Amino acid sequence: MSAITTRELVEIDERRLLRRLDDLAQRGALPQGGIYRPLYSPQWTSAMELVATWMKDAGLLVRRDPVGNMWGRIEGSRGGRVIATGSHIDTVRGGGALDGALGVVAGIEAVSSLWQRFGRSTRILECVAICEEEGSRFNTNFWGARAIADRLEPGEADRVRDADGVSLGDAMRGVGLDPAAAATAVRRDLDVFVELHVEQGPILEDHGPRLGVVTTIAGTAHLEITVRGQPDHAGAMAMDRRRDAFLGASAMALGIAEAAVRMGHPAVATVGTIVVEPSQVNVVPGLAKFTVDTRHPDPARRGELITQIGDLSKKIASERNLGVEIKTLRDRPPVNLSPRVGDVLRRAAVTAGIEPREMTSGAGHDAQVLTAAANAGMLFVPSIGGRSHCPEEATAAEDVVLGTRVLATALRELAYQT
Ligand code: HGY
Ligand code: MN
Ligand code: MN
Repeated sequence: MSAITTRELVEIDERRLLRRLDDLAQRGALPQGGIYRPLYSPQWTSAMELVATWMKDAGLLVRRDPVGNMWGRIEGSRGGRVIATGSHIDTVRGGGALDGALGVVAGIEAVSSLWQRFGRSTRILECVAICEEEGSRFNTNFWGARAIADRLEPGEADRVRDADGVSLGDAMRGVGLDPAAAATAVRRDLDVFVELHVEQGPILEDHGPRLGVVTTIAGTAHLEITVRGQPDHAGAMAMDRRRDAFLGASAMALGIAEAAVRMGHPAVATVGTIVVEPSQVNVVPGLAKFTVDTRHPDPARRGELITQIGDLSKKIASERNLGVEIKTLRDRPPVNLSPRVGDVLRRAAVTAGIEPREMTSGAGHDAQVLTAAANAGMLFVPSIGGRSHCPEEATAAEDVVLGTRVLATALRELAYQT
């Protein structure tokens, strides 16, 4: 059993870490490239079974909670409030092998390595594979973290349905979970939650160093904008007589992007989905419905951007004799992470000889929800080309190893207090 010295970077099993990331990436691999592991799907179940096996192999106490989050636990010698680490196991459609998965696999590796090298921790130490964060299958978004943080909406499991009309509740029953018990997944005993994650943007790669400590996670608003015109014959109706809903939506989408560009980085706005009706080659679209994902780490700027989006959409609608309705699907304010946990992560990074970049995250993360249940912190490693939410998502193996060792070193400080 190694003596615990606070100046060394914790050793891990690097080959095991990298091999497991590859193994997990096979669960939900798509023939055309990329990964899709939707909540409570067979791919999700297969991934969770793999993760549970790794936790058991490490000798951890393994527990699946009432919404399917998978926890691996070392009973600390002194007990008390829990030190936890992890991330989400689900992916976006055509997602990469690291978004969420890195935090899950690295969390297991860090906890396993600490257990192997230093034995029982003094604090209770847990790693977790959070069941869902992306909202890819159900319009749930952070289902697993919200269950932990007691932020589920009453009746959500039976109200929310996927594109095939399957309710979240029925999907839960399909994997042996009882939706009526979802609220009992709440954890009121967490002290710290630390998440290792790929940056999903270009800052660390462009400007260095190889590690980032997240101070603030940007606030995200999801809007749904419905544009109403009138369907007409594509051949017979003159151009100047049309009320083309898709052209109106297109003008709005371009205006929305320009508003974010005018505000300047890190303001962002994305039109990620659009449907038109009746969606037929020879009919002028009478209706167009699109979504906007807009974000900013500063509450005031974010509010300004949302106002601009509404104003410009209404202006374009009136200029084109169209109707427009704007619905807020969700609105998550920016979240500041725990400076105390950030300091622990920074000290661990310095142990590796790196003064980490303090940075905001444009991407949303489980940690932003878990701030309601714990002191949360995040450590970033670079994304090659800044790419993520795509099959090209990648991080250099040495950065994956470095991030995991720094995570383990931070967890040692937190959970092996003498
Ligand atoms: O949308 C996000 O930022 C996260 O990937 N769910
Ligand atoms: Mn993601
Ligand atoms: Mn993620």
